Amino acid sequence: MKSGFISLIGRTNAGKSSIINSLLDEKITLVSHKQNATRRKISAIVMYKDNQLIFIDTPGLHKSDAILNQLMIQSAIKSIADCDLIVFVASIYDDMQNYQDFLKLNPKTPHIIVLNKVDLCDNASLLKKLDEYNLFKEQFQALIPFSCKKKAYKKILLDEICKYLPEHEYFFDPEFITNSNEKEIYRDFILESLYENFSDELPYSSEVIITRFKEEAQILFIDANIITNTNSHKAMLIGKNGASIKRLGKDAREKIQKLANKKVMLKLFVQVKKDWQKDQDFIKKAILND
Ligand SMILES: Nc1nc2c(ncn2[C@@H]2O[C@H](COP(=O)(O)OP(=O)(O)OP(=O)(O)O)[C@@H](O)[C@H]2O)c(=O)[nH]1
Ligand SMILES: [Mg+2]
Repeated sequence: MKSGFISLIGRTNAGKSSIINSLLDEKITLVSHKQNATRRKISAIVMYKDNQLIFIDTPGLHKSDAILNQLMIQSAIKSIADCDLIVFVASIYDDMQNYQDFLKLNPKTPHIIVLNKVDLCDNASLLKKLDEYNLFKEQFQALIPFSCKKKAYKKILLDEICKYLPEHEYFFDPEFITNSNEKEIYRDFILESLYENFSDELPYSSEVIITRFKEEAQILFIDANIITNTNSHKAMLIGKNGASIKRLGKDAREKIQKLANKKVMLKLFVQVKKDWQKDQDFIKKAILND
C-alpha cells in the first residue's frame, strides 16, 4: 500500500485541472480555455490498485505584474516543495522555455513530465516534441504522453506515479474524493461559470465569496457574493432584468447539484469592492486560501 502527495504544476492552460478530473473520473476542478483559470489549490484523492494518490491542482505558471497573479504563482511554486512527486504538465504546443523556467526553480522533489493534449497532434509532431524534452532526460524521471480525451493513457500515468510514492497508510478515508473544503469546490464551479458566461476582463475582475453554506438532508443552501471592481461590471453581471446573473446561477447550480447529488438552492448577489485585485491582505485571506 502506497500513499502520497503529487503536485501538478505547469504553464497556464496546459490542462492540469483537466488531468485531475480525468484521473478522478469526476469533475471537481475548474477548467477553462481562458488563461490563468485556477486561482487556488484543490486536491483530489484518487484510489488506484490499493494505493492512495492525492493530487494537488495549482494555479498555472505565467508572467504577470498583477498582485493577484503573482500571489497565485507563489502559491503554485510553494506546493512543489511540499509533495512526494511533481508532475510538470505541458501541452503538446507549449514552448520548451516553460520547462526550462521550471528547472530554474531548482525543484528538490523528483518530477515527471506529462505531455498533454496529444489527441491534437499527429505522431510525427509528438515524436519531435519528445525528442526536445529528452535533451533534458537527466533531470526528469519519466516523460509521458497524455490526453484527457482518451482513457487509454490513464493507467500508464497512474502506474508511473505510483513508482515514486512511499509505502504509507492512507492519509484519508478512501471513500473521500477530496480533502479540500467542498465549499471551495462549489465556489470554483461558480467562478467557472463566470468564465463561461462572460467575456474577457469581467471574470478576471470578479471573484466569488460564499457567505452562507447550509446542508440539510435533501437540500443544500448556498449564498454567494460575486465581488467585482466597478459599478459598470456589476451592471454587466446582473444584465437586463437580471437575465445574466440568472443564467450564471442556473449553470453553476447544475454543476454543484451534479457533484453534491442533491437539490441545491443557490442565491447570487453582486457586490462592488473597488480595486480588490490590489488588496494583498484580502487576496491572501479571501481568495487564495493558502
Ligand atoms: N484537446 C484537448 N484539450 C484539453 C486536454 N486537456 C485540457 N484541455 C483543454 O485545455 C484548456 C485548459 O485546461 P485546464 O485544465 O483549465 O488548464 P490548466 O492547466 O488547469 O490552466 P490554468 O488553471 O489556467 O493553469 C481547456 O479548454 C481544456 O478543455 C486534452 O487532453 N486534449
Ligand atoms: Mg487549472
